[in-house]
Amino acid sequence: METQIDEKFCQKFNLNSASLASSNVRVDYADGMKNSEAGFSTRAIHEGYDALDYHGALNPPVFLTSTYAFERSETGSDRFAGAADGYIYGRVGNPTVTVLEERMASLEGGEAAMATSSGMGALTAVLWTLLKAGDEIVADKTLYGCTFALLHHQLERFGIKTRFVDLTDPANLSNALTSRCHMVIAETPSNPNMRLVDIAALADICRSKGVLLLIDNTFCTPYLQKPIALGADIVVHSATKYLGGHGDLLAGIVVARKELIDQFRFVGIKEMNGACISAFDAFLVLRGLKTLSLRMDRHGETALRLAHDLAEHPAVETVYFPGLSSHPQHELARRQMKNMGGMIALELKAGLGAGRAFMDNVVLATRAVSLGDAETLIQHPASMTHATYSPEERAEHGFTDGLIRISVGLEDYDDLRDDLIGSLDRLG
Ligand code: 4LM
Repeated sequence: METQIDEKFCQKFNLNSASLASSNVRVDYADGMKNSEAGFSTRAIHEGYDALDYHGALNPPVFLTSTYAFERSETGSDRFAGAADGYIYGRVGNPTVTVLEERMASLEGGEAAMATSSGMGALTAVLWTLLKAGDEIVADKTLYGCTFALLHHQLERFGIKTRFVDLTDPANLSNALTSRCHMVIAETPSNPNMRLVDIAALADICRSKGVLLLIDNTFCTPYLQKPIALGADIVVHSATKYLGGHGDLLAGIVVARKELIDQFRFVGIKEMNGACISAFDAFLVLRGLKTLSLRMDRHGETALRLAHDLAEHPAVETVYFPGLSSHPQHELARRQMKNMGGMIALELKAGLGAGRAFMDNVVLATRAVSLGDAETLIQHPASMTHATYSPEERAEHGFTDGLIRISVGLEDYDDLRDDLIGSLDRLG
């Protein structure tokens, strides 16, 4: 019987229905997916890979190779000169990694992507490619501790100065930009105190001044927030977190225009930090992406319920969570994010001592840094992820020593509520 192919479906996926119907013609499903109208979850599962290219293997093979054979010497020299496509050496490309890069570019709505060995590898590849001595960066006041250390302590040694500005008010950006500033950096929501920046408003200012806007989208993932659609130039991720999603890998991602990604790959990674991702870790991130939308829905749903419970507890002074109407940027969060994410920060009325006792009381939640895993993780930023800030800097940059951060996992809400609220009750 002749195969019947739905014409509308083919249009949606840029496929040729006549070719699909014919058993003799091979249709490249992965190519069809590019620029298609397929939904987020469909692209998170299929984009960039066609099983029929690899003996029908449902999952991309893990290419464990450091180098690639050239058919002739000219093949190699052409590839090195950029005159021919093809893999050269593992530091600049690998077929498993390419699948991840194409998938992430699609999910973030960018032209191209580059995967790296960690989130810090992604950031340094970008910064070392674009900056030189004498340049300036404007960055938001709260950032992940090692990003702050990179900007504040390390880049200064190379003559690059960072101004830390409260970017929750976009007017502060206009005042801080100088002719030496080429780049603005922000996380939203910020690590650890969950402040938001208005990406579209910052992007307008950056565009008018010819400055690049880099958004670290680790806390949201492209499922919740799409910085490029809002005008950002560069998106960076720690894929170690929600993208991987299972606490079993370290990885980073950069998404940007192809022209920029080529520079990050051939300068930042190839010649400067060498922070290329392993094919196996790329495979694990690809596996994580398949369930990203399901996981982010569940993280967001449970975190919202827990944030309300925590905010009502008499031992709690403040809960920092964009889904609470008490959050100063609740309206912006509703506009900019699909749901409110899985990260909660809180302060207890009795301060740091009580916060530490709370952390020691929990049984189900795991005392650990990192975030975005199936397991709920609880940590103390001032002594752990943000110990790179001095006490004075922490006060100046807007988070207290008493702050506790929770990465809400995928366990049952009732069990998490019993663990967290019970641990607060036991503080007495
Ligand atoms: C943590 N964070 O907070 P790699 N950008 C953001 C991050 O939160 C992190 C990185 C980049 C934590 C790690 C211990 C917003 C990391 C750096 O760890 O290099 O993949 O990402 O608990």
